[in-house]
Amino acid sequence: MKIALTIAGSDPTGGAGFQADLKTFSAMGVYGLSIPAVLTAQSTKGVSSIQEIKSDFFEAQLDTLLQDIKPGALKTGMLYSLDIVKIISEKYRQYSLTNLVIDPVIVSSTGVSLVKEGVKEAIREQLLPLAKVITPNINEAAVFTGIIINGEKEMKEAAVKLKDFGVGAVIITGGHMKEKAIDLFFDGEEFLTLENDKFAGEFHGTGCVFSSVITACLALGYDVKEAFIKAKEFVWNAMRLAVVLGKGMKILKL
Ligand code: PXL
Repeated sequence: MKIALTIAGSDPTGGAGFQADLKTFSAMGVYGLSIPAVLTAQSTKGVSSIQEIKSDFFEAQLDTLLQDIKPGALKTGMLYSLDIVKIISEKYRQYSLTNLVIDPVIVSSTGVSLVKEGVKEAIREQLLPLAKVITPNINEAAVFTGIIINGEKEMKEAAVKLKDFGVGAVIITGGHMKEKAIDLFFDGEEFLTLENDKFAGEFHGTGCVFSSVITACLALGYDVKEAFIKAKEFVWNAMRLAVVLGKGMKILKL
């Protein structure tokens, strides 16, 4: 049995956060472990409140789990605070973990900030050098690189800059672009772009599901490029089948 761990925020709708990650792992045939890094109060209409998890308890969750079970891959999602980022970087080394996927969650689809002051910089300095792959959307890639992405050319420039922060590979998702949904992979040598038509409407959790497929694929032994191709297809299907659960955004169907 292959095992993957998600360290992410809680989203009670299950559309995003560790709940979406677990469902994705399961759909990929991978056993899912989960550690909440922060809690949110939210509906399909958005995040209304955020509750931090005490850092010593967060650390206890990691130590207790990792002394017992070693996941084949892990991902981080919404981390929110500086202590959480620091503890993950320490534990990653302490437990000789591999296959770290970073989904650098910064702002929700409805525009609520999902990080405290200084956390973006901490992710860049402490986590990116450990990562096998980072999976920002175009807005997150812009935050880390200062490059405003309107098309493939800027996407490539941003990918090169992100690679220089020490990650193994970069995958920028372009679901927020105006015309086509173009996703770009770059491993320092090769670029690969995958493109599809955009779906109409607002979707919640696409980034979480995308990075979870990548994580599950790494746990299964795929390389990052194969994982990218799988993830693009998986998310496309889950968006095609998306459901309206409440009064807000659509939720992917896994
Ligand atoms: O989709 C980004 C995201 C990730 N994780 C959690 C979230 C959100 C967006 O709202 O709430 C917990």
